[in-house]
Amino acid sequence: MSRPTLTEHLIASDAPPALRLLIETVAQTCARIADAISQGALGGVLGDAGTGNVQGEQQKKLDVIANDMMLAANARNGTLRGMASEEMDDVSPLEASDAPYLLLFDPLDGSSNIDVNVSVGTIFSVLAAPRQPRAVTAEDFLQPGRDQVAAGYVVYGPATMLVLTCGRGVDGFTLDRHTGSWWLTQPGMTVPAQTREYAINASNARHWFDPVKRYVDDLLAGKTGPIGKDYNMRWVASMVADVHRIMSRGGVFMYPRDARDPDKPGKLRLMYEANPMAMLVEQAGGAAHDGTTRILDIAPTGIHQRVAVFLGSREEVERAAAYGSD
Ligand code: P6P
Repeated sequence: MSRPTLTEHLIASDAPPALRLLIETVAQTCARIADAISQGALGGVLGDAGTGNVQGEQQKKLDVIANDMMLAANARNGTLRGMASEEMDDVSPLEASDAPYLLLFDPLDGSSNIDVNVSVGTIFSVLAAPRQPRAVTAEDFLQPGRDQVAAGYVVYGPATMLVLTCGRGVDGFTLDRHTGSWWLTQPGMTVPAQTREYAINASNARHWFDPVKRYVDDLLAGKTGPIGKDYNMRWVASMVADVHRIMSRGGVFMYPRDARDPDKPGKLRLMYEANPMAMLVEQAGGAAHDGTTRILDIAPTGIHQRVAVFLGSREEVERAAAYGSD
């Protein structure tokens, strides 16, 4: 059976030409990021960059390299009015004052895993630029996740995969590292409604608020508890890797807010982590909320705002929600 390439798949879809070009540009940039990552120590790209980002995090060399590659490749394709990145304090407006889209991304999510050779990824979100032909400001990026035009991630794992939605389902593509082509390998991805697998950083248990504590205790109780089935646990500490597992076989991913900083709504960022992942999961039949609100309905107040995340298999996410919010 001949598989379509990403290009052929996008042409066959009803995606507008500018969106097709944007997605192709992001995909080809991620193929180059995959190549840089695969060099490991041989490429001199491991370790800290010696700089920090707006999140207060130590940047890895590859954080900066991936960010620069995404900016350079996407600044010239004529589809974007501006870009925003986890690695940049402010948005980056572009000259093209009538280009149709805005691109937001986490160029290298999970980069703390880079130096120990564990899967990392790139997450991206596409929003519509203002209708009026004018330069954009940060305000133009503050759109709820339900307004995303497209969303996706590339997971740099044993295989390099692109998982993409343009609002009509989710498709998985695998990179042929020899030719640089992306091939449709998982058309119509769906998240099973039920699961026996959950993902949470259990080392934070003593900081969780009561609803999460009671829910996880019931997961741990397995067959002997109120849920009545045994569960398995996974935590890669790379959201793209954990979410890709859920997109592939189901599960629930949780990063709740906790008592370490009650004013901090969560660790993960809404605009370029939670929103694109929530769009993908919902398009695949799953669910995503922050403990009380559907993630895609959250009205953003800042480019780097954080949010609690519960996402994955719909019945399990709904079960978690039923325990109440903290
Ligand atoms: P922790 C990576 O830094 C990240 O933003 C996500 O990719 C990941 O799910 C989470 O943080 C891991 O957080 O506290 O377990 O290291």
